[in-house]
Amino acid sequence: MNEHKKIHLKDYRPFEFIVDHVDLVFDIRDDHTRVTSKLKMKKDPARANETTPLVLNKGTFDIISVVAGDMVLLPGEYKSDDEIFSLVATPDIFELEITNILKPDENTALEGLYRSGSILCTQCEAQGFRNITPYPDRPDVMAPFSCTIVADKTRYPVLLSNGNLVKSGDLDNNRHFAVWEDPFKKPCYLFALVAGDLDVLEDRFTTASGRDVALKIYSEKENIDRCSHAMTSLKQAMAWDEKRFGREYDLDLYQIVAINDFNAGAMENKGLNIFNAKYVLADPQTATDDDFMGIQGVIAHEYFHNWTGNRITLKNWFQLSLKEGLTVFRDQEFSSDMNSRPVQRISDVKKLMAAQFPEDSGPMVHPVRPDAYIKMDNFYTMTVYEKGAEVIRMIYQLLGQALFRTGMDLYFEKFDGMAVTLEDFVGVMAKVSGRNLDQFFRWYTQSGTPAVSMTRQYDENTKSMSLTFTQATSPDRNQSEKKPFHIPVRIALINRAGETVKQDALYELTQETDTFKFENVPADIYPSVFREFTAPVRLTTDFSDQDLAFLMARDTDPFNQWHAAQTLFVNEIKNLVTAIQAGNPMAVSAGLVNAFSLALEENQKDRAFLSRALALPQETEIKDHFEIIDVEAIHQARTFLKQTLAQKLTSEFKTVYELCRSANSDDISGGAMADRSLKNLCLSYLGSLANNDVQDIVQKQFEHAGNMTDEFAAFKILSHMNADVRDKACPAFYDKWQARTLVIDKWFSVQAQSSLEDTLDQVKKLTTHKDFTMANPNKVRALIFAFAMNNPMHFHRVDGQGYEFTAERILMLDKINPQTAARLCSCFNLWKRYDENRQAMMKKQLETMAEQKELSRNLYEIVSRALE
Ligand code: 0A1
Ligand code: ZN
Repeated sequence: MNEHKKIHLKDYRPFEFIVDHVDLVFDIRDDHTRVTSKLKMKKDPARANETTPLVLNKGTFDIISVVAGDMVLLPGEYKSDDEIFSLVATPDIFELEITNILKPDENTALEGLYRSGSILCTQCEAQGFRNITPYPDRPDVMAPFSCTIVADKTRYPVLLSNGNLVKSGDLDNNRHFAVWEDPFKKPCYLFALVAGDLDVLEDRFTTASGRDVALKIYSEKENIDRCSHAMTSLKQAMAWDEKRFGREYDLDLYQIVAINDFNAGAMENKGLNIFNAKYVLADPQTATDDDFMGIQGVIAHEYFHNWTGNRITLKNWFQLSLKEGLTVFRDQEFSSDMNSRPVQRISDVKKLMAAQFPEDSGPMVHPVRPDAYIKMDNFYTMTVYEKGAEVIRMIYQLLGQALFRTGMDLYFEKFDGMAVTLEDFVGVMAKVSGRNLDQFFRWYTQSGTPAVSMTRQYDENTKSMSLTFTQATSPDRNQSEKKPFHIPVRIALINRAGETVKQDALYELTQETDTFKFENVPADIYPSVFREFTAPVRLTTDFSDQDLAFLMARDTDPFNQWHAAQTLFVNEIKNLVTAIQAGNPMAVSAGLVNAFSLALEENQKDRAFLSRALALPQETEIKDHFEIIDVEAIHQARTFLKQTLAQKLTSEFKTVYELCRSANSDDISGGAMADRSLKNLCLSYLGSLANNDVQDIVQKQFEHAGNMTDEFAAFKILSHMNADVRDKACPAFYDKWQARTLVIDKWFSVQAQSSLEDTLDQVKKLTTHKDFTMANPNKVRALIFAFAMNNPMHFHRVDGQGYEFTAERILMLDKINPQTAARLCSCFNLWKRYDENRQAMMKKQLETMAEQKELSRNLYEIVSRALE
């Protein structure tokens, strides 16, 4: 394995030049695209008259010509290799014109200019612009761009870029052109171009100040009637950002394009968002309720970036969470306001615990602001995004809504048009609140999940309850010693009747141990702590299972009710695992069945909440509660718990299933979604029994469902029942949906996650299916990621074949799409947490990968960290 250089935050230096204007011309031909870039540049005034070499980033393409001023440069007069274009010296002010040839059809990495079906498009974040033309590819170089696109009129009737269309027209030979100008200065990672034969859904939005904005969503022609939910979501997001943050849209045009081949969810390019089609296209027949929610959230996220990311951008990539954490916080708040706040909070925290906490316990552990990277692409992580959003949420808690808004206003006022740092952001929050946030800033620089424990002490004499909190964070590769974090904790006190005895208030932990005393309270009182999950910590308490059952039923914070229920489930599963490991018989405690049954009786209340509260944590979430992960025991224990609950409460589940069936099948209102979600939870419990009676119910729902939510829920259950049932359901689902590629992704993923014996063989077979290709990230995610990340029983097969298969696929993918290969490889990250046999087998696969001669830098970074 070749070593690759690390880039360190401490080595940051400003760029020596200023780019006053960028003028790009894309001449699109059948087998290549010719790019001409005219840069107007000057030396940073501080360096005038110095001999400063000009060094631009560059991809592996060939340069055709270089013109400096009006001098054509000969190849010896500039330097150019696969990474860099440079000139030894320049005048103080100059123009540089570089022409190069790109082969978008050969670009399988999906970075820079590439083809997705019949569409040509770009992806530049983080460092893809250098694959288009030589440029200072860094976020702190901001410039106004113009972009001319010339192409065949039949193949590419639609030509799009950032900003406003200023000119277009026909040329000879059935060709045409469009000229776009973006008046806002931007870093090159926000540049975008799209050319293709697309249909458009149009709408308009009038901003608070009366500006009329044209909204356009583009997709392949056959999908244009599936864009209306995305359009509705966009208008909701625009209105919300005005109301909640006083932010209006700033151009006359907002464009979104849906693409089938995309490495991530979507990209916030200025005025021209490019989206994975999965986050645009939906109708009730082909998209689940979760898909609808996902679209609303991602459309909003990209829209919110227009202010947090685009107008104010990053000084360097280490500050990524400045735009991502803040924008995730904003989209979470938006979704909470549009839908159910408690349910949104539960799903956000569940995601954090399921994916970010494990990241902190593996080789990729890094602070929200990383100190170093080899490939920036590898740091679009749960830590930067989700934990980053939690850090913003803590500031929001500490300041309160009004001061936080004042801080945001000042942030926009002070830094508009600039490339800034996390210190700048926290600085304005400190300023408007008059608070010292120095210790708080550790959340950005110190890695790891703090473990916080809470214990109660009651003093009969003074009738006071003391709550003692201790915090500890394990040392890791980033810091060998951890200092205490500044942790906000929201606390209320509740009595046995479920009444609030002490209103909810914010407390702050700043030491290794902090104690808060509550005077004049009765002994039988319950503290409800970390309400709404005030901080991203692993919490342990001295609550017994009985206490937890009480809190599950009576905590006045729905988030904490959910958390209590999940803790109860985890405790129960832990006990079952202990029994399995000791060879003892398994038994589910009566208290748990009782608490569950009581909760199910509350089904007339909030069904969306209830369906979350009564869902067992996934095996992938449960594993995080064990130091050594016993794959089989966890699977067995969870299955046993699910089946026991289903058996003991069969008639209750059936009753609630029937009660929730009334929703109109294409109604996507919150109420209808809530009904479906509780109904399908009941079906999933019943389905675990796999007897003829329930099989019949599931089969009926599968065959007669009026929407994808119900159909998919039933399909998933059938895929686990037995091979006969699965072998009938799979072709039926495929035949019905083969024309819909996004639904076929679901079809792949269900089979990859099946618990049946022969799953790995099925997955291998599916890799040769005519609809599967390693070149499409959605297909790879549907089949290979789903298997490696969400099917622990089969990925961790004792014979090591799950590992072998996955490692082969990673290496295969690395040749096609390094970004996605590196992401997939994180399935090996926690190898040290398994038994010795599995450790050895996983390590062997990592070593085999490490031995490859031509590993991408992306994959190299993941593999080498895992083996360190
Ligand atoms: N900034 C986008 C996500 C994104 C990040 C990286 C990409 O390629 C490496 C693509 C998209 C967002 O947060 O939505
Ligand atoms: Zn983002």
